[in-house]
Amino acid sequence: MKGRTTCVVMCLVERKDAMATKTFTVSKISCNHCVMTIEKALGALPGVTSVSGDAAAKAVTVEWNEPPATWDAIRSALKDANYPPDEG
Ligand SMILES: [Cu+2]
Repeated sequence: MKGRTTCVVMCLVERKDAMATKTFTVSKISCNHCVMTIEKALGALPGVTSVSGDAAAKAVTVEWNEPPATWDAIRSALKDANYPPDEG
């Protein structure tokens, strides 16, 4: 019984680690073209499953599977595309 409980907890932790989502602000966004550039740059990363940007809110929400994608990889792709996220 104790072993089963451990397994359930581990499986839940594993699932939580595999799927990640993050919403962040990119203050350089000024129009829908900026959003499209970001969606294209992040969509090309392996493991990224969803990118959706809002030009008015200057916000981007990304969903990814980790691995292969990581927040570090997404952040450096944003920097490479010249749209770094406001936070770190
Ligand atoms: Cu723009």
